[in-house]
Amino acid sequence: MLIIGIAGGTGSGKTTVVRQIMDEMKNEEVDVISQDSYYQDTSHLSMGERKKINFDHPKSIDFDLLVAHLKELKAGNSIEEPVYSFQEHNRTKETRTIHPRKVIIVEGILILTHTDIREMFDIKIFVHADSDERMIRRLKRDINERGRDLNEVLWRYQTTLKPMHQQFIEPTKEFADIIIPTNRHNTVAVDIVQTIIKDRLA
Ligand code: UZR
Ligand code: MG
Repeated sequence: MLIIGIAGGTGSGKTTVVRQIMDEMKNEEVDVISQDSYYQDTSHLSMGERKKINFDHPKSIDFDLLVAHLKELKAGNSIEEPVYSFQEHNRTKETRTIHPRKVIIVEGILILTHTDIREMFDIKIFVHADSDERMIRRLKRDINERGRDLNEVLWRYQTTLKPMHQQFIEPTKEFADIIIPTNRHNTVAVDIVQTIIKDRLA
């Protein structure tokens, strides 16, 4: 099994890169695990307390569970990925069964910050877009898809997203095998990744 880690700041285009990589593969060959599914269980907290959580800090992620799940998959066993609710800021009671695949992609802003997980990745990718570009994308997404307003998003960007990006996310670029630029449409980088995957699977 090949495990590919895809990191990069919010709005960098991770989801798009994942989709482009998967486009060339058969459904039964590949699955994606999202870091969002592994936010810590917040059942013991009130809604007010949950809203104050810094979701851009590595400690908000249950890396122990993610490591355990990746080990299970590597051993050939299926896992139950938690299903996260952005409305509740918590795991739901549902899970999604993930079966071992030829390729497992793990994507998320903080996934290269954790040593044990880094060591489990066969290929480490960092998706790069300039911070103004990322902020524009984040703004559009949070307003259009997550019901936030302009001031709220900008406030979060300044007080949390930007400092956490500088402190935790950007430094992990150093661990990447491949950096994919996404300021503009680019197909060459993903073609290279697909070639590497085919080569490793052969
Ligand atoms: P991407 N996030 C939420 O907005 N709500 C939650 O309950 C949990 C996470 C956000 C998180 C982070 N920060 O910036 C983003 N906040 O999801 C990461 N606030 O997702 O890589 O797709 O941008
Ligand atoms: Mg995403």
